[in-house]
Order: sequence, then structure tokens, then C-alpha cells
Amino acid sequence: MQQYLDLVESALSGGAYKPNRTGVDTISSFSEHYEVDLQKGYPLLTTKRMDGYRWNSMLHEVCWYLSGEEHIRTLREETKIWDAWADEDGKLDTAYGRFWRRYPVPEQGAQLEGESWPDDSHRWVTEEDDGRRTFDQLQYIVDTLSDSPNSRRLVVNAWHPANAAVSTLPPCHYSFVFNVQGDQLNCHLTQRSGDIALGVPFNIAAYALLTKVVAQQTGFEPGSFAHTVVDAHVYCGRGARGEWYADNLEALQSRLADADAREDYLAVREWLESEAPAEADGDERLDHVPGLLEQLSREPLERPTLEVAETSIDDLRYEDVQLEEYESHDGLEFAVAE
Ligand code: THF
Repeated sequence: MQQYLDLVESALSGGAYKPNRTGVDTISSFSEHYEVDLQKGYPLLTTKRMDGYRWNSMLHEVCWYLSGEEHIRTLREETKIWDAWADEDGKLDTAYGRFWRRYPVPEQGAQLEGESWPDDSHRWVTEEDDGRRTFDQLQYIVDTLSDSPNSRRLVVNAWHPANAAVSTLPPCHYSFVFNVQGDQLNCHLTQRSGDIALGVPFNIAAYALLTKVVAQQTGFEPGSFAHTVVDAHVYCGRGARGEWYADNLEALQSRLADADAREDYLAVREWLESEAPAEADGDERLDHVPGLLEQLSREPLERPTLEVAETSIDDLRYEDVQLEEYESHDGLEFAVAE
């Protein structure tokens, strides 16, 4: 998928050095945007291997989102990708599904007089076992797509400001909007923070799948997936390795500006590996720049296709989704900054 390579290129060649809370430094770029036509196949990356255990993690993650669970007790049996941010009990503030399917509705006493809030009998409101009232944003979308497909209110919001202010990790991809044009269902995702090497490939795969599931359930064709990433960053290592980029970003960027053939990115990579100090006692894979340069040197392959059984957002299971005709370049290992 060329759009991903353009994103990588844009962030590396226009980004600025930026340390952050994780202790692993980044090259960060403001407001990256791209759009992918889902009619041209499923946008799973082909410039690194995404099937096998990565596909397994991504698909279980999507099923978990749809489950509405606020913990990872079921998910962590299948993948470790969320373990670092959950407590021992599996509780996780970043449980997207909890907001998608069970967004808190203010208690009666907390509601402003005269403001519009649904009562308990409302179709998208559920009274939970402990008496709290929650709202199913995704079911609202599915139902509204049938009743008034031209709606411009098909928004799902995973951001709760009060929770975000104290959470260890508030949602990164925090809001998305569906929009119908003709017989096609489009999805626009806004992300406050995006890890280009590790997270973004998962996000593209997950939202393209979600769009397909919702489209199929409501009788539309999947249209476009559009993605805005506010802080789009490439992790570049810790300590001396990360700091090397602070002083040498200009040199790296002038080499990138001169690169015009794919293989030129391999030369940039070689230069980088010969110049930059090794990660002191950490994981070398925390520097994502070499692996992304490698991807820039690779030609994207034909997009695969996705087969999803006739199902619904409530019933989607791992077995319902088949990835077909997927071919890719070799796998690349990146380590996640916590
Ligand atoms: N924090 C950071 N630094 N990057 C992220 O991508 C990220 N997430 C979630 C929360 N915090 C984040 C967690 N999602 C992998 C993929 C997605 C993650 C976390 C980790 C990961 O390690 N992927 C490996 C495969 C691992 C596996 O499948 O077991 C890979 O090579 O793709 C983004 O939402």
C-alpha cells in the first residue's frame, strides 16, 4: 500500500526530534492524513509480513473491541499486545469496546435540567447489572445506517475527558465517523497519537475490517478509509541511540531528500547503522527507523482480499474472517515503547 510508504516517508523526512513519556524518543510529524480505497482490496501491509501471529493478534483485537469488554481477561489468552497496559486483574482503561458499546450515560442527578438525555427504555441504552446506564454507539450506527443512511451524525467516540486526564493510556484512535456516499460506506478515523511502525498497520487493518463488517450488515459496499494522525511518530531508540537523532536528523533528512529510487533507502539505512551508536543495554528493535527504511526499499505487492461471513457486530467471531491471496515481503521485528 503506497499510502503507508508515503506516510513513513513524510514523517521521517518532515518530522522533528521529540522525546516523550515512554523514554523512547521519536521523530514526530503533525497532522498526517491519507485515504485508501477499500474497493481496490484489503489494505493489509505487504511491505512486511502481517499474516500469522500478527494477523491473529489484530483479528482477536477487533473481536475484543466489538465485545464491549472493559478488561483483557479473554483477549490475553490469544495475544499479549495489550498486556503491558492492563493491571493484574486484566482491567484496562484503554478498552475501546467499552466506550464503543457501553459509553457511560450521566446519572439522572448529574444531568442538566432541560438537556436531552434518553430514558431507560431507549433503544440504545442498557441498564448494566450494577445499575449504571450505558449507550451502544456502534448499534446506533448500524440502526441509523438502515433508517437514515444520509445521516452526518454517525460518530463513535472513545474519548472520555475525565478518564483521559488520569488514565495511564487514554485511547489513541479515539473517534471515527461513518459516511455514506452512493452505495458506499466510508470511514474516517481520527487518532491523537500514532506509532507508525507498529500501531498504524494494525489500525488500518482493524478499521478496514470494521468498515467491511458494518457495510455488509447494513447493505453497503465498503468505500474509503480515511485516516488522520495528529502526532504521527517513528520511535527511534533510547539513550544515546535516540539522542543521536537529535543531532543528526538534518543529515538523515537530506539523505532522504536525495533518495529517489527504492534501493537508495537501503544506502541510507547502511549509513545510519554505521554512524549511530548502538542501543546501550536495551532492545535494538526499539529504533524503528532502520526497519521503516527497509520497507521504503520494498515494492508494495498486490492487495489481498478479505472474506467475512454474513454476520453482525454482535456475532463476529475469529473464524468468520478469512484473509485471501495475501503475499508479502519478509517479516520485520519492532519493539513496542511502553
Ligand atoms: N504503544 C505504542 N508505543 N505503540 C502502539 O502501537 C500501541 N498500540 C496499543 C497501545 N499502545 C501502544 C497496543 N497495540 C503491537 C501491536 C499493537 C499494539 C501493541 C503491540 C505489536 O507488538 N505488534 C507486533 C506483533 C506482536 C504480536 O502479534 O504478538 C508486530 O510486529 O506488529 C497501538 O494501538
